Amino acid sequence: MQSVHFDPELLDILRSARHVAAFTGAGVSAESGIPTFRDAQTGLWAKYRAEDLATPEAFRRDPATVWNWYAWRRELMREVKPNPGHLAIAALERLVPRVTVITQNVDGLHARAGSTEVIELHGNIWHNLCVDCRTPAPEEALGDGAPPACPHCGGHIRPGVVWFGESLPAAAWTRAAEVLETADVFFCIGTSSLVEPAASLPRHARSCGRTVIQVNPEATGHDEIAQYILRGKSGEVLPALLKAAWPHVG
Ligand code: BV8
Ligand code: ZN
Repeated sequence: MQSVHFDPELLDILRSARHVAAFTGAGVSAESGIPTFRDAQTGLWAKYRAEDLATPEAFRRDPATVWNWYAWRRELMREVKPNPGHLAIAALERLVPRVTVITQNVDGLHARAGSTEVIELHGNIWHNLCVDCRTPAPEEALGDGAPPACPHCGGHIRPGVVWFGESLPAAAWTRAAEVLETADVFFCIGTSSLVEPAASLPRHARSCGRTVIQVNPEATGHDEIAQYILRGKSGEVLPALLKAAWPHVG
């Protein structure tokens, strides 16, 4: 990556920040090898649209296909690891008093990278539970059905993610709203900002007077609300930004 010049005012804002929020989408995991939602589905799943599979209706209509899609994604995610973008966000915790990650991703990579305050707005693909009695179903205890049956009540086991048409977990949403009250810097990283209500967070952050920084190789509908746009891949831009703001830190 050619040496990027960062606005000195942005570097000052970062260095003096007390609380940084990092709002992330599928783009932050792209360099780990996980296709984003905008990427076309591949192979067996090429004929499906993610939005058509990630719904309660699809699971009711065809639980096996939906379950197998998530099983395929979990296998894909099992092989990947956090990339320099995730690691830079985790490293920020050693440079700023408080960092909160608000992620739309379900891959669990921020926690694996070392981030300690992570709000998962759309759940976590590794957390399965029973549709009927809501009992969590640890992966090691899953039977081999597709979907597996709940050992307590026989109901279908489903992925612990938020489907389209489902409400976001109230606790996660409340925590995210509270972060907007205290964070002084709001990164918007690797998201097309098309999915609501998560996409309303950057707009709300700006209206609360936060410094909004957009990190994305492409333009998105949220560019106009960001004070700073860092056009590039998060796995390249974020490490370079930390190096520029804190040159003496290893
Ligand atoms: C709700 C978990 C209401 C599942 C996900 C019309 C009809 C029906 C519904 C709606 C409608 N209009 C609005 C809605 C609401 C709907 C919605 O927003 N739909 C969209 C499609 C229009 N929202 C919902 O249904 C939400 N619930 O509204 O409930 C309600 C209220 C009361 C009572 C009942 C219900 C629930 C939404 C959650 C859906 N679940 N995930 C799963 O993973 O399978 S969303 C899923 O898609 C992801 O989690 C993610 O959030 C989203 C994809 O968005 P992004 O993360 O932004 O990823 P994307 O691929 O779009 O973009 C990637 C970006 O990265 C790009 O900009 C790219 O340029 C950039 N990039 C690429 N490489 C890099 C990079 N950036 C940096 N570095 C790189 N290297
Ligand atoms: Zn059950």
